[in-house]
Formats: sequence, structure tokens, C-alpha cells
Amino acid sequence: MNHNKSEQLFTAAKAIIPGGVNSPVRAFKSAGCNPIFIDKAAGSKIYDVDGNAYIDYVGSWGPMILGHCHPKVVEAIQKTAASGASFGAPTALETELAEMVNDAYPNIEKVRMVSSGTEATMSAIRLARGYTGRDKILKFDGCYHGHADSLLVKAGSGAATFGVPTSPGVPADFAKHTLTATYNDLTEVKAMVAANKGEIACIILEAIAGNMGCVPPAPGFLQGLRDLCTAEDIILIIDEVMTGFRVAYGGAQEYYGVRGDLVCLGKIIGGGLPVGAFGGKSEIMESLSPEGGIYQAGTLSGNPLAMSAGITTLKLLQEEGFYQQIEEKSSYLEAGLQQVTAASPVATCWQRVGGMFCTYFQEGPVNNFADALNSDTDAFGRYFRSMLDQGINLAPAQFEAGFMSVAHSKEDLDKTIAAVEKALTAV
Ligand code: HOZ
Repeated sequence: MNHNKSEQLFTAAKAIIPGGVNSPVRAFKSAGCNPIFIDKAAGSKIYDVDGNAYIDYVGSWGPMILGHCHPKVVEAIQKTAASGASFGAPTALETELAEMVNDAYPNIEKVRMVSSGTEATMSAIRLARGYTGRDKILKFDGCYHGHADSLLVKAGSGAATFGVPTSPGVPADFAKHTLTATYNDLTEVKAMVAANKGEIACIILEAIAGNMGCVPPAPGFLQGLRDLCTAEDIILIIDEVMTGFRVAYGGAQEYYGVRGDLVCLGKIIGGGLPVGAFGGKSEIMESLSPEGGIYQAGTLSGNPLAMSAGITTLKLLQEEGFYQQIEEKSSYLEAGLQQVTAASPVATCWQRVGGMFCTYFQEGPVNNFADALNSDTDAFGRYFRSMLDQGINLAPAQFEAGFMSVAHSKEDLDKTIAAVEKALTAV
């Protein structure tokens, strides 16, 4: 495959943008090659500036569950843009999307829109601290909740990929308030809570960890956290930026039947436009300014383009059988991949929940961050490069998830399975 134009654009970008990218993992650094620059996308495909087509399993890191450029979403954005791109003032669209979020998540009694997942999680943490009057928070190794100071401690995603799970620039005085525990280890969490009794404001987690690959919660883990938080007056924050409206219309909380006190959303609720949201029990949310004293604000919060893209997307997700289709496509891919990986001498482990998944280069299973770090990332790089060369766009790092869209056809899935078979011979 020819990547000449992408190479030229990357050289130009590196001269003016740190690392040539506006978000680190996009640089393809850990995949051992240079990034492709994107021209356009449609349905299940993404096209680079050199005219190469790829079956896309990145889906803008999750939002594109309908596939790229769904005509109804494009129309909604165009129509809204014709009336104004941003007002910095309330619109009816914000209430409409908030009501749709409340219908999907009954525990989100009130919700505030922001512009990214990072904003959602950092605001939810401030709210939890302000509401409880406690400073400490507890997160899990390898979970990634955006790049706010308190949360960039033993973080997954790019932080893990580039070997800086706790970033320079996060003051030790901030990081000391962030306790970290092993994902899926309830005993350890209980011990930490006991050792810090009355001091922990919140426990925050990805209900399905999607920033150390794809790690489902062990049976009883989520319910155990729920019970512990209730008993200790700790706010349970479920980060569903990735899983919300993805593994079910009501996200991981519907899927597993466990509810948080606060919930963070993003990605799908903006239909591909920059968006985030956090919400939960009215009693807690009412502590936010201007009702209460905990401050949080944003010029582009509730942006009309993002709201209309989100509303249209959610309406389409409500169509009969939508999640059944995502499940069928994902399990078809899973069955095909398991067949080819079983026939290969390369050690692999496939993990999936609904339309999010990951292939680890190790025997597995992967239950936590330490397990994920056992993967052979060099093997992942060889696999990734071979897949890209065969026209399959995967997330360019081992510690990321892949995403299915409803636009992926059987032909796409069969091509992907055949490409995996070939890629494994290159690993
Ligand atoms: N942290 C994101 C993936 N988990 C990266 C998103 C991006 O580079 O756009």
C-alpha cells in the first residue's frame, strides 16, 4: 500500500503539532509505523489521503456505532448548523437529549452536558468531592478516565501505551489523593476502603475496562462495589464514556444490572461530535452551580450541533433489533477469529462484550492491568501493520478496544477473518 501523502502530511504536522497528532495514540508509535491521514469515511469504511480504503474497527474510538456518515445524522447536523453553530445560551435540544439520557439510564435523574469525556469525569470527581466533603478518590490500575490530574494516575490507554501511567506534570500533592486498586479485586478494594475509612469521596471505574484492551468485570465485582459504596457513603461513579449506548441502550449498567450514583457519558451521545455528560441522583447533581456551590461550566457545553447529532443517533439506536444486530455481527467475527487463532501457533486471547473487543497477544485470560501488560506488544505491532496493509483499520495500540458498527457487512467480517489468518503468519 502506498502511504506517500500520509507520510508528507505527517512530516508537516510534526513540525507544528507535538508528535504530529492531537491525541498521542493516533501517532501509531507503539504499532511501529507512521499514521495514516484520513480523507473521508462512509459506513464501515475509512479512506486515507492516498486513496486506500480500510474496514474500520476504530469508529472514532467508539462513537460511530451507526457507521460513518449516517445520512440522518449528517442531515441533522446540516440542518442545525444552518440555524447557528453555537450560542452559549440554552436551547431546547439540550433538554431533549437530557430526557433521552434519563430514559435510557433511570439513575441519571439530572444530567449536565459538557464537551468531552475528560470534562465529564473530572467534573464528576469534583462533584463527588464537594458533595461528600472528602478528598480521596479510588480508581483502578489501567482504567482511563481522560487526562485530568487526579485521574492520570496508573492510567490505561495512551498513558499505558507510552509507559507513563502517571504523567509528569501531575503534582505529587494531587496524586496522593488518588488511591489505585487492582481491577476485579474486590478484596483489595475493601481493604483500601477500610484503611481509609470516611476519607474516600468516590470510587470511579469503567464498568467494562476498554482502555487496557477489553476487560469485563468479574461476576459480582460491580455489585460488590455497589454494596461497599452504599455501606460506606462513597459515591460510585460509573464511567460509561465508552460503554454507554454501546453494549446496550442503557450501557453497561443495563447490561450488568448495577447502577452508579453518578455516571459519565460521551462518544455515542454526540454522534461523533465533541460531547460528554455527567449525571446521577438529583440530590447530588443539585449541588452543582448555579443550584449549589460546586462550580462547573463550559462555553460549548450543550452545543447544538452535538446535541442534534446525539438525539438523531439515539433515535436510530432505538430501532427494533439494533443491539441484536451488533451482537450478531460481533459474535460472527468472534467465531471466525477464534477458528483462525486456534489454528495458529501464536498465543492470542480474544475478549469481547457486545460490540467492543480486543485481541491480546498472550494466552490470557486478562482480568486486570497486570495481566494486560503480559501481552507481547511487538507481536501486536506486527499484527497491526499486516492488518493495515490488508485494508483493516484497528486501534493502533494493544491497550485499546475495537468497535463494531451496524454498517459492517458479512463481507467486511469475512475479509477481516481472512486478514487475521494471514496477519498471524506475519506475527
Ligand atoms: N484515549 C483515546 C482512546 N482510548 C484516544 C482517542 C484519540 O486518540 O482520539
